Amino acid sequence: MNDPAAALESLIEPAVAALHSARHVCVITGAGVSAESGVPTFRDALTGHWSKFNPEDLATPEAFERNPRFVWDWYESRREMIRRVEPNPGHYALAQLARRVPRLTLVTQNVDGLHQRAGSRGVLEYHGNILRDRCTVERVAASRSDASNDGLPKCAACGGLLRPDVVWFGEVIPAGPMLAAAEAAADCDVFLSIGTSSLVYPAAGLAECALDSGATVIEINPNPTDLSAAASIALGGASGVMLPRLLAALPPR
Ligand code: BV8
Repeated sequence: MNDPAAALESLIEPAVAALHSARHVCVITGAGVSAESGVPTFRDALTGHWSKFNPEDLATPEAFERNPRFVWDWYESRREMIRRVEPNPGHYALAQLARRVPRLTLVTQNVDGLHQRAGSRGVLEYHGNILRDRCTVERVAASRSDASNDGLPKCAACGGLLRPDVVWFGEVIPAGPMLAAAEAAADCDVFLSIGTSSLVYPAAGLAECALDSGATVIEINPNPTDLSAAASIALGGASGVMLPRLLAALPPR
């Protein structure tokens, strides 16, 4: 079949059938789900002034230790951009899908909070949330003090230096989301991998766990990834288009 549209069409039906009969759907999303909201994907997140830096060099405890002001400037610029955008049809379709299947577990690698703003509940923030601060002394989410003698944000409770409440490279995933995501990947009948290059571990290992457990793994991504060949169904398209299409074709239960 050399007609891409027809080839894609032929994949929609089995994907819908799998979702329709699923007892438990586990979803993992990556930066691609927020791309249609105008949030650059992680690999593209370095535009303009930041274009000469590698995300893996900025999103690390070492970079923060070396130059907290520089790392905070990057995060503040991303926070400002995220505050200006809205969820897109892909985010809303996932929130609706949760109401159309018996159980849905949503794991996100994204730190932008857009799933929650679209109405998704119980989102597993595998890599934290960029809009929250965390105290580097108490190691808990914290409020900002109004006072700071060096221009860096400080903890209102103890005066310690604050950092963004995200998981940096080389840092462990928070135990709650990590365990819940692993349980869901092993238990689910359908695993949806959406908008992720499947390069960052341990998040990328969840799809492998689902495959090993016999789940139907459906990938939604306009580009091929390391997962595409192993996936049961690889839907080559944008999540903001494909997810509403799947939802519209899903028969009522
Ligand atoms: C860990 C938060 C171990 C921060 C992020 C050396 C030392 C230590 C660890 C490692 C090491 N070498 C490798 C590792 C493991 C490392 C890793 O995987 N590195 C990679 C680079 C190889 N992982 C870690 O470090 C993790 N921790 O392993 O700890 C450990 C154990 C014990 C003790 C100590 C440590 C922690 C990783 C978390 C890093 N934090 N984010 C921040 O955001 O600032 S990762 C960040 O990048 C994102 O959260 C996301 O997870 C990742 C980017 O991935 P994607 O989301 O997939 O985005 P990407 O841009 O790559 O792709 C977008 C996709 O969307 C594309 O495929 C595109 O085609 C598609 N797309 C585009 N448009 C659309 C679309 N799809 C659908 N619709 C569209 N419209």
